[in-house]
Amino acid sequence: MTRARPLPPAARAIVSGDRRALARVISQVENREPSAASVARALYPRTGKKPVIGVTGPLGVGKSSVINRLVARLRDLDRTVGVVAVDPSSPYSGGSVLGDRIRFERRVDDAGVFFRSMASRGEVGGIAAATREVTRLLDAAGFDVILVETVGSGQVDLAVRDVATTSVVVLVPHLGDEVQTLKAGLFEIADVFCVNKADLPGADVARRDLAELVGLGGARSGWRPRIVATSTTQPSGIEELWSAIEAHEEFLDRTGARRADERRRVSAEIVELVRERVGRELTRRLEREPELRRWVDRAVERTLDPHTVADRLARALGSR
Ligand SMILES: Nc1nc2c(ncn2[C@@H]2O[C@H](COP(=O)(O)OP(=O)(O)O)[C@@H](O)[C@H]2O)c(=O)[nH]1
Ligand SMILES: [Mg+2]
Repeated sequence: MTRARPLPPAARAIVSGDRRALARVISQVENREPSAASVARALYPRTGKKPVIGVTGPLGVGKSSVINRLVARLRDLDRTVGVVAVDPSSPYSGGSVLGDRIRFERRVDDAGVFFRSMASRGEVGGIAAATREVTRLLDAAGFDVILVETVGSGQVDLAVRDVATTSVVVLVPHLGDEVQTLKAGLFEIADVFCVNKADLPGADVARRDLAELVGLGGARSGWRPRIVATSTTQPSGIEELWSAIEAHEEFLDRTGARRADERRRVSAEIVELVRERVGRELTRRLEREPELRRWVDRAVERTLDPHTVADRLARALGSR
């Protein structure tokens, strides 16, 4: 439907491989500029066919290093790669950003790779939404594979499931401590476990412990998470890691899970967008409309309770 319409110039530039146009629109997405929304809308029909690989896990486990190796592997296989890294917003970990950039920059001369890091300021929902838009821009720009790095700080890494077709959770040896601090959710989102720093002692034990835990969890909707040991310094295990990711992508196609997953993601996105819009509208009306203001005043004065006001509001909104 939308495809029949001519693309706006910025969208056309992105599709034709103009990397500067791509970078510009990504900045607009980051800054929530309205101009980005029209580009995103125009490009949407061209997206959704590419593997989007989410790479998450605690800070310092080697996510950026693994991605760097995966990019090299994919280039060897003649596949182009778009990478988006969501930087940690925590000021305590700001230092890692520069390190990531330096390592990625070795590939700036290669037109088959595009790397972009995004500030993760703002609320988690906003980051997830912006990350999703950026992966779609990379998709429309024609990259064969899209990689997304998110730091494993609890909520952001869980949001990766709302973006990625395959989720890789990176861990390191000495899982004993790691597993203690891991959110149960991290286990739920992993399609592939990557035990990185396998050059360090304890990798075999970590792998076995993890296999046991995965075994206990059973196969989630027909897919039993794969466990791969990697080292980015040696390097080793990178081919196996990519094979495990591909196996999951093939599983998605073979079983029809790709469409079901996409349906779940799109549905959640629509709900989120409506929630945002309704929330904004409601806040505005609660301030402006005298009757609604009175309800809030009465809740403040304790002559009405918030639940009753919410019931009334929901009815009032529904009747419009
Ligand atoms: N020994 C060892 N160190 C690694 C390996 N991969 C990454 N590192 C180191 O771990 C640190 C954190 O790596 P980085 O990729 O920035 O982790 P991220 O925060 O998860 O993105 C860096 O000092 C890396 O050099 C590995 O396979 N073995
Ligand atoms: Mg990193």
